[in-house]
Amino acid sequence: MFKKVLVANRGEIAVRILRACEERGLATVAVYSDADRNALHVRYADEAYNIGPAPSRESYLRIDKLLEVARKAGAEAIHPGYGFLSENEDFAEACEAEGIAFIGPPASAIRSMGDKVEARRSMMAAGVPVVPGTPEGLRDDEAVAVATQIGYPLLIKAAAGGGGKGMRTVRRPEDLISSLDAARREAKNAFGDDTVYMEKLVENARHIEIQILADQHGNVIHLGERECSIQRRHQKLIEEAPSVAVSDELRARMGAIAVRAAQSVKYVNAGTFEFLLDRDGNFYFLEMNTRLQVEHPVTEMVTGVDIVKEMIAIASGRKLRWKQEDIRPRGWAIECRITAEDPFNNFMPSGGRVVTLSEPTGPGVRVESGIYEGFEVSLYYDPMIAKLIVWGETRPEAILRMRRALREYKIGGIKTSIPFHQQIMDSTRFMWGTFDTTFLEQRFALQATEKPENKEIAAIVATLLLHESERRALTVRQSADAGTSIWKRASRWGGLRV
Ligand code: MV4
Repeated sequence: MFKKVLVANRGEIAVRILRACEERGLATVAVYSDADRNALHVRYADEAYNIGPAPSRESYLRIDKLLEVARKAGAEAIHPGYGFLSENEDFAEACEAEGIAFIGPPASAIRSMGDKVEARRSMMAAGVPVVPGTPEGLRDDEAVAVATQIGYPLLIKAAAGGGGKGMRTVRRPEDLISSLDAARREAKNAFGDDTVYMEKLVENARHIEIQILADQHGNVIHLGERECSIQRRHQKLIEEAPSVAVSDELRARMGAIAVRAAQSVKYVNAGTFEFLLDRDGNFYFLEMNTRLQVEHPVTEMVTGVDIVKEMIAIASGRKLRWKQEDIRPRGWAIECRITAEDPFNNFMPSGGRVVTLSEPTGPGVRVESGIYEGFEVSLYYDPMIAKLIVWGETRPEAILRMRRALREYKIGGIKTSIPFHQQIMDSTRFMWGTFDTTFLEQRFALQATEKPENKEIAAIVATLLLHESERRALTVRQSADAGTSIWKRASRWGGLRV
């Protein structure tokens, strides 16, 4: 086991990783840009080094500077967190070449999963269901024929893309050529590579992902699914584990496929398989994320596995401490991403000083935060400043707990996404769990001021849901039936309308 770890990241995830190091008895090294001199991760680490000006290109993305600090400080391992260099194969390779352990997958795995066409091909070869589409990069002369074969509507995606960047929907054959040209131009501009491919468009699907852990000795386990359908412009805002749409049987099936897929590409460390789950219960591989994800805590809360501590153990050569049958998810976890944005003004980033801060605590509440009272939120970086995660025995208990924790959370001086999350927690569609990836943008309208009576109704409905789930001694699953009966009972509480 190494003795000193460098965390090549900032904000809440840097603090999260530093905490894991602390618990493992490892010395810690932080790095920071000029804008982050007073950041929480800098205060938390044993040592901290400035790596350049505020723009990421000149600091957090500088491989040379990070390796220089690692050498100088004597760090034997680097954890990249998420974003920045976490999925950069050159960085993983440079660490390997320097004899520094990269706490993540091998560079080869990052490379093959980074190319979405290659990822699709290797997943197909491993028996993973993929969306019907092109097996190779698309040639212009075959586009019309291939599109006809796949059928409309379809999606054009960039091979070098991912996370929704450079995607284009085509609903009619007459739009194919112009969409293809536009997609290529966009891909060339954004990634320097105009390779695109086509997939059948899967509509009204949920985004379900499976977390896996793989050690260096060929052992692979999965930690179940996360439901990530509550997104806005490809940014997740709320995640949960488990998903109301995934039965024990489906979880076992998706998990086994993810494990097999990870083994087939000789994957090591933590990784996530993203799937689309359609309304008929069919699932299709989308992408593999070869990093620690923002939403990893919901999985930690229901499995009891500390994913970050395990990543460090894996990088040091330890064997996984669990067999698949040891992993028994328990209860329900929900995460709300707290961003410094104004939800009432199109999520406009809102920087400035955190004048007052009061964080929720108490049973089943976890806060992963990168801020403190007096901290200056800079506009140079991602607006996510903290994550609020709750655990409950059942989903309704988790929702009621999240409502309570959001009410306790006071951040003064900047605009945050907290009021947005409160309205989602009060929405009946969220409570029933009957949502998909189109919910936020197509079915949810933020109210300028939430009516007190709406909140009251929501509280009553959530409480009834809780009693329902307790009475049945099971987690409330997606069921129109449960929904209707609770509405009937809620109505008796006083003239409520759906
Ligand atoms: C899709 C899709 C429908 N059909 N592929 C968006 C992010 C990237 N990982 C892939 N994405 C999608 N791929 C097919 N064949 C719909 C999406 C998609 C989406 C996926 C997950 C969560 C939110 C989404 C929002 C819009 C589109």
